[in-house]
Amino acid sequence: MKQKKALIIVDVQNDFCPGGALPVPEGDRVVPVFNRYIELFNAWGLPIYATRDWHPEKTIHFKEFGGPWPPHCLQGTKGAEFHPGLKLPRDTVIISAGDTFEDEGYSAFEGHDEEGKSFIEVLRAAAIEHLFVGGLATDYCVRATVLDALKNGFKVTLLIDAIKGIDVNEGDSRRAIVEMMDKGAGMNTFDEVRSS
Ligand code: VGL
Repeated sequence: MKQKKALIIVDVQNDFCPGGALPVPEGDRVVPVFNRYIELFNAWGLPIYATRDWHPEKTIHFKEFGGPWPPHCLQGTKGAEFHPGLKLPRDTVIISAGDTFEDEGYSAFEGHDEEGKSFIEVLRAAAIEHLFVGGLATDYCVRATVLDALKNGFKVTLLIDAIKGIDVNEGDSRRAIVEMMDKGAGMNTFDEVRSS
């Protein structure tokens, strides 16, 4: 039997794109690619989930409070908005993560929908079994989301043409991709997904 699929767009937010507070090099390049995936999943009648980092001003995630990062994706700010070129359909389900002082929210599985339902509950309620995941950044939120999805028994396909990494240390993104594959993720391009 065919498994029910969903598109997961991880953190394609202004602050992670060039000009933002924590820019992922070429982060905005995933936008036109995602617009094609969005069209495809829409045409298939399959759901689309967009995750977002949604931080308070004070969080252990930020340098000032002992974390590794400059402030980014502050709740309600322009930087936390999705990239304006991303053509999210009206019925996209938004998953917010990292929205308390202690919660860093690298994984979408730490997040919840607008009613407070956890991401895993949302996916189970929709009977989703196979996640197609891309976004920003390969070596942080994409990695954490994919590994949690695998741990929770989902089939995962990494959208290799719709990811960009930060590479704080050279090779981080490459190592993250290898780790995701080792743990059981598949890897596809747009053409492969379309013809699957
Ligand atoms: C992320 C670094 C810090 C991400 C979030 O979305 O991948 N990376 N916070």
